[in-house]
Amino acid sequence: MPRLSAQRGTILVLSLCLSVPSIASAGSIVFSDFGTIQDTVDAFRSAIGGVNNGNAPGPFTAGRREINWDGGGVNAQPLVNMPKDLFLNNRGAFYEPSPTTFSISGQAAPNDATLARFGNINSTYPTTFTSFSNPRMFAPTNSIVTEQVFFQPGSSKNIPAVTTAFGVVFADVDRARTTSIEYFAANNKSLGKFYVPPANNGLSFLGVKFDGGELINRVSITTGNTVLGPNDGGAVDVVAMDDFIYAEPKSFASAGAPEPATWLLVGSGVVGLLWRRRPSRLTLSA
Ligand SMILES: [Ca+2]
Ligand SMILES: [Ca+2]
Ligand SMILES: [Ca+2]
Repeated sequence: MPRLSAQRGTILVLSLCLSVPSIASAGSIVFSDFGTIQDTVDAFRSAIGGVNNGNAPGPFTAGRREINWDGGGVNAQPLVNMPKDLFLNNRGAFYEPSPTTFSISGQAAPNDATLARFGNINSTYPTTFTSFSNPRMFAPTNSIVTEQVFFQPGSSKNIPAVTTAFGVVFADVDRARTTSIEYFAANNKSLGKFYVPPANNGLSFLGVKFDGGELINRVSITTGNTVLGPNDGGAVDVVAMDDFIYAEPKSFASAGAPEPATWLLVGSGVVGLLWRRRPSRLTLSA
């Protein structure tokens, strides 16, 4: 279990007790850590459903999904402009907003270590960023905002879904109250915005589990204050991400929630877009 430690900075709190989130939210349990984060990540995994459902088609009533970005083999090249539906069918994750481009870093191929940890973008990044699950990582490449929208994993019809918990491992968070995750219900109401603790050249983790009936349809992640490109340091805080961990996404019906009429209008457009794209490259493994 996580421990309070001045050196390691582990924080596991009920948000009702401490003001970690910037927006108070009833029923939120915050898992926050920096430095050696393994125990807090494992505690979050356990709290949201100990079973990793992997690529198995849903619906499931319990368990979780994870994306570690590590598929592709030992000679994987950086995946520039990752398809936003790459993990839609097998993990229920779709990435937005539409003008944003996302990239998965490469493996450190023999004689070319610069391919790892976004060294293809800046040769100092393999030193700046540390991976949690080796070797690959994830980042937006023309923005500091990543949004993940939830769908029922394994659904050929891209059924809109909700979850109750979501967390991310971050690399090289330097500035306090800058890198964050904001959680949204299907009606776009914010369920709370939570900041990630800094760990220069190290790892940070933030995960929030809602247990007051809140249902998350979308998360908006802000990474640092600068798009990947320049050297990290001074006023420039570039941040990359590794593992995404979230409770099993369930359809509105499975979650016992009515599907908001306003979301249906938006969702129909999204689903139409997704149908046209027919996701087919869902090969990266957990
Ligand atoms: Ca990884
Ligand atoms: Ca740094
Ligand atoms: Ca940084």
